[in-house]
Parts: sequence; structure tokens; C-alpha cells
Amino acid sequence: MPANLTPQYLEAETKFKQAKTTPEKIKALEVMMAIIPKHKGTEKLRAQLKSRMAKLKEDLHKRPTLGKAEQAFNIKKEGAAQAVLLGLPNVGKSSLFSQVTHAFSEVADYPFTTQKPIPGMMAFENLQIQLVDTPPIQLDHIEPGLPNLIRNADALLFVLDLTDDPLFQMEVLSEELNRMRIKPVGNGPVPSFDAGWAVLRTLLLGNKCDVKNAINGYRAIEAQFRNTFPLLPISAKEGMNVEALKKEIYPLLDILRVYTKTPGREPDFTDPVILKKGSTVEEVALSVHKDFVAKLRYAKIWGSGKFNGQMAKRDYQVSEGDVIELHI
Ligand SMILES: Nc1nc2c(ncn2[C@@H]2O[C@H](COP(=O)(O)OP(=O)(O)OP(=O)(O)O)[C@@H](O)[C@H]2O)c(=O)[nH]1
Ligand SMILES: [Mg+2]
Repeated sequence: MPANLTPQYLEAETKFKQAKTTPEKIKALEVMMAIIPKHKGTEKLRAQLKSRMAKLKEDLHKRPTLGKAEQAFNIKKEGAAQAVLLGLPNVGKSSLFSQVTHAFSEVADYPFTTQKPIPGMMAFENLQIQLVDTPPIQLDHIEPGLPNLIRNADALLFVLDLTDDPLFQMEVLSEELNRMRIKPVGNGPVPSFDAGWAVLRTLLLGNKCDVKNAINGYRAIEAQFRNTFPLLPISAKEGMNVEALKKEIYPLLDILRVYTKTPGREPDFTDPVILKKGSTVEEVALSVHKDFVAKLRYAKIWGSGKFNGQMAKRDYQVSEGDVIELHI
């Protein structure tokens, strides 16, 4: 980091790390804030210190109601699947969230605007996907509750500010996720990991591409991650590539849509049955009614690569867009 921190600062930082109680931490942090060199290179760090101080002071006044912080991170899943927005401070997470959902999340030109996760629904074709806006990721600080929120998600959206060293942002994101034992992966087969690790499909969003120098940031990210992650340039502010973004999210979710019909009737294409990829006719029946599963004799299927009305047994794997008539 081009911060040129002084030995005195580093010493204060060590004290801070060793501090056990909140008042001790506040004292050490006060020293750090007082002696940190004040120039452009430490701008981010100073913002982080400030936010940390605000949190510590809040802790001081708050009675230790255990799990309260975690509670705010306990977001009930709704819709077909859930994708969580992640990124450093001020990269445009809330701007994007507000652009694609009907929910509200405060946007401001200073960092650490978002303090707790906020859910909202994003319409895509005939389904609703839940997006979760989050407080920013920062180096060496994990919000309690955030690891669980991420682990429970169906996919991650990394929001990168293309105008502010996006490669550094990627480094911080992967380092912090690594500490949470979370592995972001792109499309394609999911690699196997040791027990305890969560593997999550991730889309990289290069934001602020309306700004003139953003192209350089985009090229840097593209050069390094083109083969690892799906990547899309966007402008949350101007709504650029928002539709493309929805299309990119869907395949990350590892879900498929099928439509059920009764004999002699047309299926309702506005009301998909949403299932995990690899699901079978049996699971389609289960989603209609649990009694159906026991009584199910066979299904008739319409879809690509099949005969119209092809007969299928209960263990037949359904595909995206199939129309299914269940016979009991
Ligand atoms: N030019 C431009 N500015 C943007 C864009 N997206 C966000 N911004 C600006 O970037 C600043 C931060 O936006 P937010 O949406 O609050 O960023 P955030 O990532 O939610 O920030 P925190 O909640 O503090 O982590 C605001 O001044 C936005 O107007 C974009 O696509 N283009
Ligand atoms: Mg925000």
C-alpha cells in the first residue's frame, strides 16, 4: 500500500490489535487517528479508522445484547434465489441495488453509508430474484453475521469501482472471503473444497463505466479475471447494462424453470416452478403437492430435445423451460 505509514503508527496499530476491551481499543484507535499521515494515500485507511471508531463508540453505549448484530444480518430468503452484493466502500453497491430493485438503500458520496444488509426484489422475466445490499467489506474487519449471510446466498455479485484500482479491490475481497472460508468461483464445474468451505458462484461487475478513465480499470480486471469469472461493465448511476446484468445472474443461481399443465389445458408461463438444476419429475410433483409424489404414475413432457408429450418416469431429470403434465 502506498500509505508510507510511520513506525509510530504501526506501533499504535499493534497496541490496537492487542487491546482487549472496548475502551482500550478506543484509546489505541484515537492515537492511530491522530498520528496517521494525512495524504491521499491514506484516505481509505482514515475512512476505515473513522468508521471503526464510530462502531466502537456504539458498542460502548450498547449493552452487550449478544447476537443483536448478527440478527440484522439474518435476512429471510424470498423469491427464486438470493444474490448478495459485495464490495469495498463507495463502489456503488447501493446505487446498483436501488437501480434494479424497488427497495430503498441510501446512496451517498462518502464511504460507509450502508450499515446493515437490506433485501430487495429484482424482477427478471417471469421470476423474482432477491438482492441483498451490504455494508462495505474492509481490510481486516469482518462484520459479525456477514459470513453467514454470504454462505447462505445462492450467488455473489462483486461490485468493483473501475475508477479506483479495481485490482486492489479484488485482492481485498478475496482475502477477506478467504478468512471467512468462502471461495468465489465463476461459471463451470464447481471445484471441490475441504469441509467447512462454502463455494459460491460470483459475477464481477465493473461499475462507474460512465466515467472517462473507467476503461483502464476494466481492461486490468478483464486481463486478470477473464478466464475465471463472468464480468460485466455497468453504470449503476446511468442504468447501463442493467438488463444484461439480470441475464448474467440467472445462470449463476443453478436453478431452472419448468411449467406444469393439466391435460387438455395450456400451461401458465407466468408461473414457473423453480427447482435446483438436476431436479427430477418427482421433485416437480412435490412442488405441486406432496400427495402427488406418492400417487405419481408418469409424466408427459414437452421441451427442447424431446418428442412432444414424451413419457417420463419419476426419476427423469427435467430441463429449463420444460412443460410437464403429471399423471396420477
Ligand atoms: N459516476 C458514477 N458514480 C457512481 C456510480 N455508482 C455509484 N456512484 C457514486 O458513488 C458514490 C457511492 O455510491 P453508493 O451507492 O452509496 O456506494 P456503496 O458501495 O453503497 O457505498 P457504501 O455503502 O458506503 O459501501 C455515490 O456518490 C454515487 O453517486 C456510477 O455508475 N457512476
Ligand atoms: Mg451502500
